[in-house]
Amino acid sequence: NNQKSDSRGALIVLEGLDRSGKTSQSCRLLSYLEGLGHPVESWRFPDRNTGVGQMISAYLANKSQLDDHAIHLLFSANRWEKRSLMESKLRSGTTLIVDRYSFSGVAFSSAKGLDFEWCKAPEMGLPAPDLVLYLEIPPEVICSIIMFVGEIRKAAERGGYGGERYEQLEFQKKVARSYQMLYDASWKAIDAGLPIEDVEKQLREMVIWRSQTFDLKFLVLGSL
Ligand code: NYM
Repeated sequence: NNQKSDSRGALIVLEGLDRSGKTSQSCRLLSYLEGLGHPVESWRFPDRNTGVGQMISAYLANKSQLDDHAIHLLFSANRWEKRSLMESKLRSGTTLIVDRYSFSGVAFSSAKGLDFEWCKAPEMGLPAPDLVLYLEIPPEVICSIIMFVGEIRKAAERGGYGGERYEQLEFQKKVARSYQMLYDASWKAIDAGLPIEDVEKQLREMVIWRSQTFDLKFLVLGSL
């Protein structure tokens, strides 16, 4: 193996229920890896900046209605429209920290009752992550945290828990069960109920541990 194939970036995905802390942890991980001198970018899905992303955003805000299958395919299309950029970044050595990916697509849509295999199909062929970090927290805990800070949250742009589609306790419980069905060897679960700094420390260790093992592999396409 030559140097070039050894130097591709890692695709690191953060997954978890709504409000499990993915976004703040991906910021922290980004600064950490930047500090170590790694070329790294932080991405998120849905990417609400594209045309497809705007349709998704309107749907999530209850400003539009779509068939469950149609919105599922839009979420997937939103990843496909970023595929070539994602792949070229990885191949040129940039590590990507991605806040939600195909697993959110399958977990949320199958929690609505769509067929699990049907949900997976449009994801096949996207770059496979090197590491999936699952921020694990019971849905009840998230709900009580959100109620506790509810008054502050209300003033925030996105509103409190329940502000967007899917942010309901019973639904989140189903999503958690779907996530469990997706769990495999590339996943690492972190107790997201721990203090932010402890979660951050564990994520750092896992990313560093993982970055010593992915160096010889090219992107594996097609697995989920
Ligand atoms: N979501 C996200 C899906 O239902 N399917 C997907 O493929 C993705 C990427 O969108 N409740 C849901 C999960 C969230 C919502 O995500 C918005 P975020 O991370 O809150 O912007």
